[in-house]
Amino acid sequence: MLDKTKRGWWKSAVFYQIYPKSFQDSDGDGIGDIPGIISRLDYLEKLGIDGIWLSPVYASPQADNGYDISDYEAIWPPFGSMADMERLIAEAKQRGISIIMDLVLNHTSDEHVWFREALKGRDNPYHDYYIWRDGAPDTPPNDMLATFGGPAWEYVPALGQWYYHQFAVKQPDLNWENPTVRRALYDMIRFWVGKGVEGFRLDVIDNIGKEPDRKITCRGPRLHEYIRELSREAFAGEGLVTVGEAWSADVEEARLYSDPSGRELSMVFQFEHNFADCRPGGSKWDLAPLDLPRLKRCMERWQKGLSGQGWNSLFWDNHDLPRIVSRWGDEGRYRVESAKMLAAALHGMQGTPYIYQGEEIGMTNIRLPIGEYEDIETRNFYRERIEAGIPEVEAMASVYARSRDNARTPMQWSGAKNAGFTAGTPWFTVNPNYTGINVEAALADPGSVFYFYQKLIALRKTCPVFRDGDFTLLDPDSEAVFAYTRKTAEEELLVVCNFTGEAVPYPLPAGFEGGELLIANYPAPETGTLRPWECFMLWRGPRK
Ligand code: TEU
Repeated sequence: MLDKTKRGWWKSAVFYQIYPKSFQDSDGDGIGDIPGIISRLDYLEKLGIDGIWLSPVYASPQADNGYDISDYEAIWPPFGSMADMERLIAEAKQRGISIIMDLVLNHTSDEHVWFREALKGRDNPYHDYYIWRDGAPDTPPNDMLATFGGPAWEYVPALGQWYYHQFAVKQPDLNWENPTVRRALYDMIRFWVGKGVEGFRLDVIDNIGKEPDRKITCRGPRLHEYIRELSREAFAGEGLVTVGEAWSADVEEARLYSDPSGRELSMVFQFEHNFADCRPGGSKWDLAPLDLPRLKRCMERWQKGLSGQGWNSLFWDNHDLPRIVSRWGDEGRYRVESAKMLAAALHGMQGTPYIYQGEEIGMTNIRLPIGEYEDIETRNFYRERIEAGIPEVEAMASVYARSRDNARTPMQWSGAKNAGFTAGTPWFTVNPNYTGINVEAALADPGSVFYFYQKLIALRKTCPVFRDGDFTLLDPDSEAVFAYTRKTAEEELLVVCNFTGEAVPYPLPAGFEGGELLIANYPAPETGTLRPWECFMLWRGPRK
């Protein structure tokens, strides 16, 4: 168990993300819930994780699955009660698992009492909690667009004003320029710290300094001033782990967010690597084959750029991204090998790894008729592309590859009905491949993806090189192999990953002959060749 009283304990930690709606239902209403999570803590302890990033469980009308909060200090009833939440925090802590809550500070639901009051009139004390501009009903203040489609401004006839929403219409943005808003948010955070929560993941934190009049959304001029105040006023002195989600961060910006002096956040959660299979200049929906050299260069830039100067998160999957084995691996014949290879490629690097529920058993994407997608972003994207005259097959190819719903199908626990997720009717389709891919089967098979993740987590705890080692990318231009070394004064680690389903010639880099095989996805490496999706880690150092 990690000693969490130690400064920077999260640098040695591995986190696991739970999307509560799809994790485990306990009462048969078809929706995952907090008692369901509690019932699976032993499983997570067996995996070896140190903390859970819990996607939002707050009261919410669920226009964006809980990222639209109507009461920050209440639990959405289908998820359970505040007593359930307190029990989860306590039971997790007993197993050495910290609860990291998701904090959505950029916006609330339009059903939050603050917004309801704000709508009552320009003089209402809550009116200035949100971002309003005067204007005529048919002329938005400017042409800014919302992330989930359509304009970022919504007109309220009774006020003769427009409000700003970066995401859905039902997610009005908070006005961070108003110090009363900031104080209200800090009080709310202290409420959760008082309940024993050990950290926070800060949703779209790069958006809070926006200046809509200058069309600035991310990286506004006051962004870091706000984060420093937040850190001082709400996080200080508690040894909390704080994770800033920042789609807009580059390496330089990330150094500010995760400055080792601790004046902002513990680490940054950024997405640059996630564009290695998108058309340059396009959005995530604009598909391109994976450009492995581009991915490797990106990783190298981050590994070198933050070493000693900040801290990064390591992830392939989350609730907004497709399943990595379907994306950059092989969800068919080599599902197990490629899932392990992708895990090794990521977990060998510096940073704090995040495992998204189901990744540890190699869960895959899903394909549904468009009418069955639940995600607001997917539905709006599809409608807009069809309206723009994009052919149906092309729009659907993007949906299949990139819809956030790929990650949101219920967790596959067993081969029983509904994958053991619920005794009722699941809120969202269960991937039919659950009969083969499920936790019960994985636990019964020593060669499963689960045990590979378990071992990677354990290695991070035993060899300091995983946390501290300097990163060197090998053979940057290879389109098949991602290989790198990590080095400290005492240890050396070599990570070799074949990103293709073909055999590839591969001479071992000098100095690693006779190194100790830490982990591999084939029984033992062969000389001179990598088999399809093969990976291994070789290590040299003082005996443990
Ligand atoms: O995501 C931030 C965000 O920008 C995403 O909407 C992203 O652009 C999109 O998912 C890419 O497909 C966070 C949460 O993780 C997401 O689930 C929320 O919907 C969003 O914020 C709004 O709170």
